[in-house]
Amino acid sequence: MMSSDHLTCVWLLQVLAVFLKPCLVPAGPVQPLNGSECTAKGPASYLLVFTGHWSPQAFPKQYPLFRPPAQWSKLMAVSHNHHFRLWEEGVPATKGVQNFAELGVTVELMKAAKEARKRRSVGAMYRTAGIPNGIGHSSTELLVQPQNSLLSLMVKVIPSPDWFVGVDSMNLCQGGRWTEEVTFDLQPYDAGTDSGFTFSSPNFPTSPAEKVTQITSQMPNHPANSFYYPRLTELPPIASIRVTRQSRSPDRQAPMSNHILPNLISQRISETPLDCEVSLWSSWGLCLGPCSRGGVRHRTRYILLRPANAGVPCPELEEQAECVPHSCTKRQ
Ligand SMILES: [Ca+2]
Repeated sequence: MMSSDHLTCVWLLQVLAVFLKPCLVPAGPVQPLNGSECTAKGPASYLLVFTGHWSPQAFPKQYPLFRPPAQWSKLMAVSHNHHFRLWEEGVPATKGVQNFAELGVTVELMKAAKEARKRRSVGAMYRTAGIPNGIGHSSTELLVQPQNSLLSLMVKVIPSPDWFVGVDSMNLCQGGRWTEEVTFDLQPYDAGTDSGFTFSSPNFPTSPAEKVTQITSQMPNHPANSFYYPRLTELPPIASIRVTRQSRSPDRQAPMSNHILPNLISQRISETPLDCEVSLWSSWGLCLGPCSRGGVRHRTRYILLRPANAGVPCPELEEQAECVPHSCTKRQ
């Protein structure tokens, strides 16, 4: 027989578990909720809108202006159940994820999804056209079945070595209810297959491949990285998605639509200050000048990164100092 103290302790632990549970849900990719089978009757129709917020104001460092300018690949979305993952943080990228993150090629991703569809782990696949700018929209209609109520998607950051934004297993159905609307910001991820540091780095395969990781303002912790902003605690959202349930009955599937939604364009301009970065000083130059007045020597440094958005301005790039010309010291 259990003592009352023991029972109180168990009760307290249960209460704690209830309160702590929401804290344990990771903030990154949305995870499927364990054991939450969708019991909704019939499918739901959604409009998925992807918005790029990749502006030179928000991401001034090395912002790609040409060959190619900043843009987004086609969006690849899949509705599925918990037996399928389009991509996953913390594990090595599949061949499909690698080829999409590095090259924007969807062939292997589609192949894997089609195979999973045969096993009924995937409901449907959708693609939208790419966006030729860092800021813009693409969208598609989704028809989501109760047995495949999870949504995953990927969009490649172009240009980039192996970077993408995405959603992993967002559940659109809670119990018997379809979600009406969900909006959230996307952060960049590194597929772990190319070691390039900057948007325009040449091909540099990572061998052996590393795990898929989120890119933050601090990680990778290297000043050369295009997303390294040590003054920011977190990166501004580079993109966002909105999934809205459509009221009309989903009688027809439109898997390849791409809507122009000018009224939805929300210009969320956040300006990221970028501090000036300069090289180390050169060595001192020759001491020049007449022996009667003493000489002067110079050293220089150059700008590595121009400041932007009220970042710290560049310091002096040239310095001079008095000295005794070499020829004068000889005579003394
Ligand atoms: Ca990488």
